[in-house]
Amino acid sequence: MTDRSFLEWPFFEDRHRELATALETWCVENLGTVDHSDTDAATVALVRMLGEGGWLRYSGPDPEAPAPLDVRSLCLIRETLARHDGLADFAFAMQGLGMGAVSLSGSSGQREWLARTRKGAALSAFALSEPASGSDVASLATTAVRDGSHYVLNGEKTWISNGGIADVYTVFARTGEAEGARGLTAFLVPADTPGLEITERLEVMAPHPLARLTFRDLRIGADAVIGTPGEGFKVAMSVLDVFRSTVAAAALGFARAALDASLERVRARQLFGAPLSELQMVQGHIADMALDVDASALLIYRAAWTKDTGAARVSREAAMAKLFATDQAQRVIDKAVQLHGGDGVRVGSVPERLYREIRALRIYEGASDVQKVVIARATLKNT
Ligand code: COS
Repeated sequence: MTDRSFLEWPFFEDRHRELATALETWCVENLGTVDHSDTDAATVALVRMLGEGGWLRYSGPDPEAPAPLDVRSLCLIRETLARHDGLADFAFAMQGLGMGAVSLSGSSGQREWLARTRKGAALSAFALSEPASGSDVASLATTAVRDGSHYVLNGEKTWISNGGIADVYTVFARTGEAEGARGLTAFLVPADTPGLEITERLEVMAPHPLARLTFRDLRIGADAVIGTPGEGFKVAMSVLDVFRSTVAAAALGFARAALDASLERVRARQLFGAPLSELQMVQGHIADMALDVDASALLIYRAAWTKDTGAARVSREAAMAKLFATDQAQRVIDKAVQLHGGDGVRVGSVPERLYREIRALRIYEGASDVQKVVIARATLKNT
């Protein structure tokens, strides 16, 4: 039984507690039957289910009645989904991240896409990383050249989640208003735009839809610009400020799943004539795991609450949450493998699945090393 006492923390309102309880029930009733043998099909099915369940309403604002994203709700949903099914968390997360720039800075025409992504009728993707620029966003090389009322895009993106199955992509390209970070622009590009090709599908140790995209003379109207030309770097960073806390929440969901499985294991397993849970060495592991889980949750919901209560920038808080929660979840899951012995490395066991699922979270949406840069810069600037 998962510890839900954190829901009583003052970061939350009753609507958050109700959301977490209702989603928990929905997960138990709906997620057990999803066939994961075909990753693309499973992702599409999960997006449809999450849409029908009403959960994708939280992934972006209602275009008819725009309101700020509620980061606490996003985190609670990701934490809960990740605890039950990593691909369900991924499916939810990408609807938010893919439309994140539109949610924060989109025009009313662009926001019409939200009516579809919030229902699960369309899938979205966030195309920032490139073969030669992952952490160093300001150096990205995809170009968008103005041609009358259009832009012409050329270049490559890689590690794009939902690549190949998305209906719409948020694409960051160099428009050259100034050097480096000050010369980038965000565009909203429908997947069927001529000139957009899926040039490679990428396979990873915890299967997710991922692809490399190529833009060859892709022409798109200037109304596809999200926000202001030249401000694309800031658009990307403000989206990541919101969604990095939610990556941390997904890590927390995986860590809670590992702790739950470990508690069950150490209570049931007998060693030297008593349950494993009576051995002090085992208790030491359980204590470390419980501490890592609670400390992660505190940082995550501090970051989410700070954003929800009006802070303009939460780069430092979100980076702390992501760095800490993803690192500690890795540690918690490793301990779960250890406590399960041989069963922990058996293909298909809960610890084995979590061990594969957690690793990428320390890399995507800003590697742990980048989070340290963000935290150090903010600390040096403010104190
Ligand atoms: N919100 C709004 N504006 C921001 C911002 C944020 N969170 N972060 C930075 N900016 C602004 C800065 O204020 C600065 O503005 P001015 O030029 O007006 O002063 C501008 O953006 C450039 O910022 P900075 O100098 O910090 O840029 P760097 O190139 O040094 O970027 C890091 C630094 C490494 C932090 C950044 O490139 C980064 O986060 N990289 C990781 C990218 C990532 O997450 N990739 C994964 C893709 S999604 S899977």
